[in-house]
Amino acid sequence: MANIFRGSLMCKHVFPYPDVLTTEQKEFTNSLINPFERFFLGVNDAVRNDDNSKIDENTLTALWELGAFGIQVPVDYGGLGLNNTQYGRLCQIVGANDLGLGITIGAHQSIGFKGILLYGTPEQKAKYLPMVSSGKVYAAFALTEPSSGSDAGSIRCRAVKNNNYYILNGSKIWISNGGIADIMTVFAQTEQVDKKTGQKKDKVTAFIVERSFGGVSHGPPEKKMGIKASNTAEVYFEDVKIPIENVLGKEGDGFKVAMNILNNGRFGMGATLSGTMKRCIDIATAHANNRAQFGQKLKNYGSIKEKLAQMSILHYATESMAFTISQIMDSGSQDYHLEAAISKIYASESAWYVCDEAIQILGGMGFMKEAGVERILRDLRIFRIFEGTNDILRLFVALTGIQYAGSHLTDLQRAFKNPSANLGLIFKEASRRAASSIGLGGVDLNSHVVAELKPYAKNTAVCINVFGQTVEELLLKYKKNIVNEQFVLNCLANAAIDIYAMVVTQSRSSRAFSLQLTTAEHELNLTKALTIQASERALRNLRNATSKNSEALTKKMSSIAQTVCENNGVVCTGVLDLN
Ligand code: MYA
Repeated sequence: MANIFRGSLMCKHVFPYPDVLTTEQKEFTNSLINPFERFFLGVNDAVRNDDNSKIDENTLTALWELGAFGIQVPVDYGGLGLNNTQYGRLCQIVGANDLGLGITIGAHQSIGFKGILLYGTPEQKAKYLPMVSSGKVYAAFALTEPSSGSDAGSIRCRAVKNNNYYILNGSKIWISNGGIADIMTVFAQTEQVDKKTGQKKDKVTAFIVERSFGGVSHGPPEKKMGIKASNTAEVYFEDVKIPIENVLGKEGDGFKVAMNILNNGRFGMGATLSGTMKRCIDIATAHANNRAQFGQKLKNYGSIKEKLAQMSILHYATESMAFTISQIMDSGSQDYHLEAAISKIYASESAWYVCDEAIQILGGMGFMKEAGVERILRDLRIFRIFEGTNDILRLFVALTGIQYAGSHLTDLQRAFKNPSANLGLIFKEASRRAASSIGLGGVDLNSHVVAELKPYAKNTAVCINVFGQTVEELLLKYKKNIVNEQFVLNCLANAAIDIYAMVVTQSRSSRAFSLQLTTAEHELNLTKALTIQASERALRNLRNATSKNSEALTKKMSSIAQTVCENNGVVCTGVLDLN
């Protein structure tokens, strides 16, 4: 995705739609689907978990026995040994049934001990992975602090080195599994000495902390709007003695460790929420098929058709994104952070929309607990906030992409200072621009999609070309100050998200057609409808990023917000308060 900021696309990363599982892996995954579904039908009770704000011991024991706490831990360490794609398939089942329970197992493995899987030494892996995969020991990821939410680098927890130990003090808030975890990945400031300059500087280090080290305590379970079944608590560290061998990754590298754990887990949210969306669509469809009003089944009304179609489009794109990313990761790519952030944003917003529309289709019934969708809506709300708020992730997507495009422009500027030595680079860029100016464009998606998608792929290619031109224009206009132009950055992020949705669905439905799947025609229709919507929206966002009108609007909006803040709230005279 970084490439679209330069007006190009690495097609080989998305076309053909990846298919990484061997037959054996597919069979093993399928063999786990039944036991997981049986657990949700026969053992787990999502309503009871929600009502009690906890999961009972019998249910948790059954989950441990299923292997649900160590899905990606290698078999040698006591886990199921699944890769990301196989994990994603199981996440869908969890997401379809109980998001609160999903957070208990997700916070445990998607981020809680993921650092040990990604960065652990052989000794750390041998010691901790068996406990957390089959030893009934819960894990948590402790990053957030009272004064450090989105600004993850500003944490205040501090660990001071004392011979072979670090002494940790501080506190964390809103930690999923914080009240039940005995193993935690904790991030704290540590003093580091620059080897070259000798200067001392605080840098974040990641630690594996055992509750048994002493000095670890927690607050009561937080009372929440949703995902009530999961435990969320404050965690306090008072003179916790951490052996130096429990540093995770390198000393001072904790910020990158934290970011990479989050990057690595984000696709799981997309997979999980595609399961949730499917459940909402199933409930809404059953209602539309059965409920008659004004002498007609709801399914025959245009407004209901529009809703069900839109819900299906969003589900298709969410699922296509999640499994593109999981499979790219399984193929060994380390470069998926933009895609993972895009997928998290898209999935959490689409799932919210789909669930809300399901409630709308059910009408008054949807508002009643009995229908089971109001719980899903409450559970879904947090997904736009945690694991990086969507607002922060939009800025992350736009700024990371711009940095990539900017470095290319800097290379070009440098190349022009000494053209004879850089002819290759200059010639390549000149050809790209010439092609683009005569409508050929730098991107050719046509050769990757089936015939009936070619006009749609062409529209997407146009969006990518305009994207590159827009970024260049913005960089020339704002230079480094682009980082402060959040309205503009949001336009770019939104266009990037739409482009990714178009590309992954075109890839997946082309594969469906080539394989002559019975669903191929429907998948092509979903893709075509999505492309019509997404390409128009992407071009509108790109226009807005540079237009004078939008600039004027942005200024007005900023001024309104400033007045509201200065007055601590709404600033108009009440209609009835004129005298
Ligand atoms: S856990 C809490 C989640 N918290 C967050 O996500 C915090 C969000 N904040 C951030 O991500 C960062 O602070 C941001 C950067 C992005 C704002 N990948 O100067 P910088 C590099 C790789 O921009 P800052 C929770 O909610 C960057 O390139 N690298 O940093 C659990 C630079 O490198 P260099 C990255 O302005 C909920 C350096 O870092 C990334 O301070 C439970 C500094 O960058 C990145 N992403 O802030 C969930 N970002 O120096 C359970 C930055 O080399 C879910 N960098 O140039 C389970 C769901 C699934 C269920 C499953 C069922 C089975």
